[in-house]
Amino acid sequence: MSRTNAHESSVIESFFDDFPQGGNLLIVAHNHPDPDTIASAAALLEIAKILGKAKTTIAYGGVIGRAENANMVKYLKLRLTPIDRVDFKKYDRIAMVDTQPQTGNNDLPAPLVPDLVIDHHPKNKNSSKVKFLDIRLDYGATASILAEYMFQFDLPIGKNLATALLYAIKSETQDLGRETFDVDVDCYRQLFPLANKKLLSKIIHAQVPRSYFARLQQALRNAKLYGNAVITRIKMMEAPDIVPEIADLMLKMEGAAWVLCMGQYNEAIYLSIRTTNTRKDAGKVMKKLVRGKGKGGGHMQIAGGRIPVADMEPWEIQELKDALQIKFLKYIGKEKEVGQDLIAKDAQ
Ligand SMILES: [Mn+2]
Repeated sequence: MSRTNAHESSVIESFFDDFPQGGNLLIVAHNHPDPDTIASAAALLEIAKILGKAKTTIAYGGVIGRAENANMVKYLKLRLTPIDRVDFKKYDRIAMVDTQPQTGNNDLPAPLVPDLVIDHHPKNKNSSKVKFLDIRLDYGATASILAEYMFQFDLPIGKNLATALLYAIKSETQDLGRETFDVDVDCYRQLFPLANKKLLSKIIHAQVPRSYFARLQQALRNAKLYGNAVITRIKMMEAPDIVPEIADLMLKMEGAAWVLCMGQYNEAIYLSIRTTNTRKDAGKVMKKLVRGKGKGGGHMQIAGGRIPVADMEPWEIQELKDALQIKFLKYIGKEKEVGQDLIAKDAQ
């Protein structure tokens, strides 16, 4: 399982060799954090405690909206701090997990460059300045990179952390089915006996607020089929992480190969793409879609993006969404398809 030569020290070891023992470490998770970034941060905190005697803060931007993710934080007693309350000067080192500097999905202020980055997304140009960089595209989850480190170093993994890592790998890879590599399966298998299955079940089967059903209704009502592509919009959102959740749900439709879900939150449009088509890269489609307007990216089958719309009038936002939809259909070769309601109007 080990990918690092036994004689050569890994990125994380080099980082902690250089770390002032007992110092302050800040770990930055991505905005509107998902289980992968949360569990990765929690694992790095444990590693930092042992290898660096570090005092660690985990910071995130945005909100944790999805009920499963909020429950994960609550039940596993993970301590996360909103990044706008962080005094960056207090920290000796900054690490980033499951995201990279200036990718648009984390709120580390631009002049600051993290000392350590651990991620499984394609390398961003701003990451060239990062001293300790550990990017592995052949891992289905960043949590697998961290779990593998913990197994390699023989570090104790408590029940809560094991549950968090297990849930991260499970949700990020859709139960080891989507963009999964041997290492993910291997980590999952090793974490399983260590995890608290009762808590895991409570996280997965979280109760959701009433507003969830309102957003779901909107998404279903607005969903249109263009051949094997589904496009939908959510008008209002309590938190943007419902966009990927709806996108995953839409891909469950028989015959669906592509999904684009869009929704507005505060002053930005959030986008999610899902696909079962492995010949086209969802991350690249997303990059093209938001080019010049916002930021985005992702993997082969899942991608996310964000376009700021702070200075735009409602009609301009509407036009932007229409334009994005046309561009998306063109990129995936469905521009000639005529939209059809997912649920016929008389059945709504
Ligand atoms: Mn991830």
